[in-house]
Amino acid sequence: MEPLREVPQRVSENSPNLINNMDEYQDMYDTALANLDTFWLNETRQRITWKSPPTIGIEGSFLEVPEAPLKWFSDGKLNVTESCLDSNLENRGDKTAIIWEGDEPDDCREITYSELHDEVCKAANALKALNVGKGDRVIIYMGMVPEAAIAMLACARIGAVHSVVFGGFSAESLRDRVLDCHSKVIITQDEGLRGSRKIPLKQVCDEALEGEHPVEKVLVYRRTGGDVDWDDSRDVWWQEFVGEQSAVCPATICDAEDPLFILYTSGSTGKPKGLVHTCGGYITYTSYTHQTVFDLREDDVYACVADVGWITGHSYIVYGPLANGATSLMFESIPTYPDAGRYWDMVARHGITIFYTAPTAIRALAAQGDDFVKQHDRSSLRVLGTVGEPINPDAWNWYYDVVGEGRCNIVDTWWQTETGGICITPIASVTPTIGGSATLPMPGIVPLLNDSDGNELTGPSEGLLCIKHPWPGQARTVWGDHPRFVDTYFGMFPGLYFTGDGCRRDERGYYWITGRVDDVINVSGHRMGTAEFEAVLVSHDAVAEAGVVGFPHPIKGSGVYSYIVLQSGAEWNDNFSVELNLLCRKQIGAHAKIDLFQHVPGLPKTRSGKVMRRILRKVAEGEPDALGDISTLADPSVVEAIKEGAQAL
Ligand code: 7RM
Repeated sequence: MEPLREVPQRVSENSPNLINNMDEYQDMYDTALANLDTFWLNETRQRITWKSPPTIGIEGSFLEVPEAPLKWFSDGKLNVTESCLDSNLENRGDKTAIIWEGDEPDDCREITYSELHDEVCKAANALKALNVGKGDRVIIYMGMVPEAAIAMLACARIGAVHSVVFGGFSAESLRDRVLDCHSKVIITQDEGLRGSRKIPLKQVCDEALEGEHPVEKVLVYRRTGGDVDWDDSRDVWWQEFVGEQSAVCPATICDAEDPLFILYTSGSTGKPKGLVHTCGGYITYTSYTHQTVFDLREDDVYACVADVGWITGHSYIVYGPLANGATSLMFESIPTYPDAGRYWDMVARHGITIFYTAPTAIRALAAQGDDFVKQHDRSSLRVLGTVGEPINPDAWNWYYDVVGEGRCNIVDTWWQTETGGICITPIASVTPTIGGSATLPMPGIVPLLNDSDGNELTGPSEGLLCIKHPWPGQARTVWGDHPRFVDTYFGMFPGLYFTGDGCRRDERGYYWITGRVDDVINVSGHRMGTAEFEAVLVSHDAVAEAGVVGFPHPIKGSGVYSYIVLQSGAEWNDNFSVELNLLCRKQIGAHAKIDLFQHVPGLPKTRSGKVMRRILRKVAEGEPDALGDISTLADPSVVEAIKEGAQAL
């Protein structure tokens, strides 16, 4: 493993950033904390187009969440699409709002702000004609086409509540969500396209709608022209129906606290939670964080390669960037199609200046070698971002040295579906970084570490990551189940938002997310993060990925069970376990010993790339038949291989 390396941020010349150095960061942090109301009211009035600007900041507190959801800017009235579209027409009408890169590298579209405005208005009028009104729910089940963003904004335009369901979800998962939020319309496409593979979105949608359901119309965008079944009384082609609508659609005026969207995430139980984000606070926070964290400049070409089906796509492909008048790239394909150089080819062709991805993609690409990167000109890149999981130093270093040529700032951004936007992160060109640390909180965010008894830890320490004060971007409730929202996030420590993550704070006050706390293993009284083991394991040259979980051990309480994925070309032999344990001993300590090693072809992952640790845990616990809901798995065959391998151990 390469040593941790501290990297000073390059101070940008003529940066229009709101924060230009650490003193300014500290000033803004202190100002926010001195009066959160004033701070956020100022931010929202300056950056958001309000029909009637708010005079009230926050109403309620974390202690009062059990009685009623928090409110921000509750006397303000707005429509978020006026910030994302109309406000950009005068000065940026001809500026590219969305660059779309399709599955094939030569299949690109550029949509200006004025074109986007017109397309959104047409789609909004189409929804109205389909009997969708303010407050109605619309499910969007699409791939990465601009029409997905247009559909989201069209809902927002008329005050309807969208719920994007990631295009890889099964019919059953889609049906659950349709029933849970009672959606009136589904917007989908004939087929999706990823790495030349076709995804039968309309067909899955048809399956989801077998049996009773509340859906009246299905609006279908024709992407591939593939054959689909058609129900004349229910199905409507996007191209024909949206195409004939007027491009004038006045924005429906909403209350700041009207719901903007519902986004489902899986919790610890089987039933997914529909987190509810509201208009005024969400758009304020995504706009603020997107501009500040990435040091956004007017002519940036900004690319976040997440999917709009996840919160990252909502906040940092669509809402944040458009509210800031940025050029935002949407990517339909996968990082390895046609080869592992796709991202960097894209950087060169579009002149991408800010690139935002997940550590899992970085590790996968690093394993393919440097040549795929070096073939392409990356001189346009200025800021690199990561999100979704802790990044191990090797992956960070590779991103920094190879992708960024040692020239770019890396922002390791910690946040969650629940937080709406980035909470702990370096500010590009300002915060000195150390690979693996998300560094410092955004202004307005006050992290707090507790021990499991609820005692606040001070100074350098490791504990449960909570947030002390409300911020505008956070989810307000779980759709239809406020008690579940209260239980999950405020039940552990009344008066604090509990993130579910473990975290270490170092001597200089930097935060290091150690992973979900349900992934802590207590071995003979030593609490150890599975992520700690995993970081050691992947630092071995032959190891591509590793998943570590606890299993019941008669003497130690928990034993440590590891799943190892080797780099292509490497072959498993029994010496590995000895070598890997030596590494653990060296990097963590003598108590850090792995009891079992299982060589596996891959880790079970969700389609957004998160390891489904529950599956690893169940197999390690000897309960391979009690895996629970595995409908979100990207590749079910991996699970079969893991189960078989475990039996042979
Ligand atoms: C944005 C997103 C949230 C969980 C969160 C963490 C983990 C996210 C980082 C991270 C370490 C990071 N939303 N996580 N970002 N861990 N460093 N920079 O991913 O709701 O899908 O996931 O992801 O455990 O609680 S999410």
